[in-house]
Amino acid sequence: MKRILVTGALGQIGSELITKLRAEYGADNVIASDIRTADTEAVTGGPFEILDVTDGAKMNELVSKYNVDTMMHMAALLSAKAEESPQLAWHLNMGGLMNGLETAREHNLQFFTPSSIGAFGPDTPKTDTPQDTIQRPTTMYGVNKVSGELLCDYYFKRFGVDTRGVRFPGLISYVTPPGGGTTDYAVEVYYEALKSGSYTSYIDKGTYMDMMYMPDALQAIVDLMEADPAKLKHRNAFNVTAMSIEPEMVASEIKKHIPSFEMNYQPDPVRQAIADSWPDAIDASAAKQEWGFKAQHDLASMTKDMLTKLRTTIT
Ligand code: AKB
Repeated sequence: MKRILVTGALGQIGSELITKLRAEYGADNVIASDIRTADTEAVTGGPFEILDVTDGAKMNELVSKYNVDTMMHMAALLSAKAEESPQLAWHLNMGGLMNGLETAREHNLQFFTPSSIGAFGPDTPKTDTPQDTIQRPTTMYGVNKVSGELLCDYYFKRFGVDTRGVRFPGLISYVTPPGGGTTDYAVEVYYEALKSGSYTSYIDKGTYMDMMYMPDALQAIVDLMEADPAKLKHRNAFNVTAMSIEPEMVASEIKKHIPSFEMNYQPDPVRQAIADSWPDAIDASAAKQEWGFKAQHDLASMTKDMLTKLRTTIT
């Protein structure tokens, strides 16, 4: 049985990951941590500790205190926020990752951290983006993610740390809203469809990006961490995706459930430029071949589930 420390446990992925891990491995075996506290399941449903990931000594202490053997390092600034504060993004995203990897090295932990489609840039092939390809991102977030992928590979090769990771696309969920990402429109649109019946997208029509429903993302983390290491050739930056979509596709899917729904467009120059620098559709065949990645949800089933779940909380 694993003993897992999760950083960034109150974030968009962390808050749902904690629930899934506690169901799979037992509440006491999953230690949630975040820089702040809140009255949520992650804090009240099992062990919780305040942890600023730039504090390596405290991270180390928690691993000893709870006899941890696995770290899932989720704390990070997302793409749009990182573009607003690039220096802070470097400090938090790279400083936190380095502390995580050092702690993993010292305590011989299995280590997961997510990379992103943000690790690609304008020179990367736009469609069928290969697993191994050109990575010259033009955002601070992308620079952090490429550096992180390389650093995780380095810790595996140099120190034998069992590092694993995926390149997540935009993640869509109804529990905790994302904060400061480029793909957030694809979450906000569902909330606004139910609240006000219309949404003004800051991403222009025709802008394709990869997306995935949160339950598929969480399953991917568990499956990769449980995968036979002998089968992993890539380890740290597997392309994973469930759909390549643009805003109009989301709007027309929502209209099937809320016929009066209206979508408007007012592109935000910063986030539009980030989206334009990312691929339209990545190829996830390495993840499928090496550890059996498979997403269950497409746009239709995700939209139906999002609206059903959000209806119970919003209306
Ligand atoms: C973002 O938009 O910054 C994230 C991501 C794709 O990494 N959702």
